[in-house]
Amino acid sequence: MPHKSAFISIVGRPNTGKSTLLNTLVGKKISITSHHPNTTRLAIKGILTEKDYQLIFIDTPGLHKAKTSLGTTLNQVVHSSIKDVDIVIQCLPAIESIGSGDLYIARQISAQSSMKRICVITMVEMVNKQDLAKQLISAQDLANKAGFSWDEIVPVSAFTDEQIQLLIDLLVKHAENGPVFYPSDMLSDQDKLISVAELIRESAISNLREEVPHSVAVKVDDLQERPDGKLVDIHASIIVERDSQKAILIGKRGSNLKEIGTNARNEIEKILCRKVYLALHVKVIENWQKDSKALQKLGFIQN
Ligand SMILES: Nc1nc2c(ncn2[C@@H]2O[C@H](COP(=O)(O)OP(=O)(O)OP(=O)(O)O)[C@@H](O)[C@H]2O)c(=O)[nH]1
Ligand SMILES: [Mg+2]
Repeated sequence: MPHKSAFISIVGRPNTGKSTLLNTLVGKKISITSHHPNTTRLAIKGILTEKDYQLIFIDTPGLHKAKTSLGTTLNQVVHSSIKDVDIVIQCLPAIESIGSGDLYIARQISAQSSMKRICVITMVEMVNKQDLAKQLISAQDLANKAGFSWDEIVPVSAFTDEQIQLLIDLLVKHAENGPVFYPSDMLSDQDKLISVAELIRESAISNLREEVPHSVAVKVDDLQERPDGKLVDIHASIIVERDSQKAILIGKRGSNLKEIGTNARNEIEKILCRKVYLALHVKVIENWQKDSKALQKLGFIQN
C-alpha cells in the first residue's frame, strides 16, 4: 500500500472537546484542556505515525465572538489553520444544540472547496441513542445550510475511546498518497518552553473560577538542566490582569500558588522525564488581553 499523509485541522466553538480529541487521537497529552471555554490559544500540532500513514492534526482555539485583541488574534489563528490543510474536522458536542456559532464555522469551512470536511460529534457517551440520532440530523442540516455535505459524520467519545479507531480509519481513507513529514517518534512540534508554560497554565486555570482563567498567561523565564542531569530548574511567570486576581491566584498564605506549582511540577516531570524544581512568580500586566504590545511580548502576535 502506498504511504498516505494528511494535515488535519480540528475546529469548533470553544469547549467542544477539540484538544481532548487531539490528545486521544495521538495517544498523549499534547494540548491542555479544561472545562473553561477558550483554553487553547495556539495552533498545536499532534502527530500520529503508523507504518502506512502519518496524520498531522492541528488543534485550534475555539472560534468565538472576540471581545479583546487576544480573542481577535485567536480567531485569526483558526482562520489561517483551515487554509492549506487536506482535511478539516468540525467538532460538535453531542450534549449541546447546534447553533449560530457552529453555522458560522461551517460557512468558513464551506469556503475552502478543495479539502475534505468531516463532522465529529464529540462526548457521545453522555447521550442516549435517540438524542444522538437527532444530533446527527442536525449536523446534516448544518452542512446543508452552509452549502456543502459532510464527507463523513463520526460520533466519538474521547473519554471512552468509542469510535476513535473508526475516525482514524476514515481519516486515512480520505488522506492522499504522500510522504512522511515528521520523524516517526515525534508526537508534536511544540517547543519545550511552550509545553512547560502550557502545563503551568492548565494547572492554574483548573484551580481558578469564572473569569480569572481568561486573564492568565504563562511565560517560562528560564529553564536550565543541572550539570548532573538529574534536575531541571524552571522559573516561570504567571501573568494576570489585576491585583485582585493576583491575590486570588496566590491564595491564603500562598496556598493556591503552592497547589498550582505542585500539580504543574508533576505534569512537567512526566514530559521532561526528570525531577523538576519549579519557581513561580505572579505578575500583573493590566488588561494584557486588550493590549497589543503585551500580546506581542507574550508571544501571541509575531512581529
Ligand atoms: N464527557 C466527556 N467530556 C469531554 C469529552 N471530551 C472533552 N470533554 C470535556 O469537555 C471540556 C472541554 O474540552 P476541551 O478539549 O478543553 O475543549 P476545547 O474544544 O479544546 O476547548 P477550547 O480550547 O476552549 O476551545 C473538558 O472539561 C473536557 O474534559 C468526552 O469525550 N466526554
Ligand atoms: Mg482546546
